[in-house]
Amino acid sequence: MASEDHIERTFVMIKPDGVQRRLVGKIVARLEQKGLELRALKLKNLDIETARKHYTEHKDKPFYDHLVYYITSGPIIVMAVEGFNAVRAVRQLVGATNPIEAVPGSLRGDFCLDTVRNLVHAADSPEAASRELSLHFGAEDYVSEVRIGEHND
Ligand code: 3AN
Repeated sequence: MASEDHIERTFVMIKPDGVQRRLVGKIVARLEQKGLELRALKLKNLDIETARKHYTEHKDKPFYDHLVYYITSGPIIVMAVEGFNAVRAVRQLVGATNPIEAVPGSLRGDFCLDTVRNLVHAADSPEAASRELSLHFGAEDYVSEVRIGEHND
């Protein structure tokens, strides 16, 4: 096991195109099949202020306004996903930013064509994951474990 290998939590978003195209189930299934676990999940509309903060690293890019407009144009799903090397594992599942370059088998490689409407966002580092998780979730949104038939009461 390499020194950087560990259990971590990452942030994943299904963008408006994924929700509109009813691909939520397929995308969540892909994450679960990989062995990752959901710790929090919400269906919501993103307000413009949060969208701007979410994409703050792109604020000087020519596509920034369009990106904010698009990501607030319809409901999205936000998720906290946990597992072994979750940040890198999810980025591999999602595929390259440009869906034409995303390999077949990845979500973008299999399900989309457009660089803006590219289905899923996933944090690209542990630092980004931590920033994005705290932007989209509060402590009350998390469950600690997912187990069937075990109760604390
Ligand atoms: P990724 O989502 O693969 O981490 P980033 O962080 O480089 O990619 O870009 C964030 C988002 O900005 C992308 N998901 C995409 O929606 C949009 N984007 C990136 N590059 C371009 C581009 N050249 N033209 C339009 N939109 C872009």
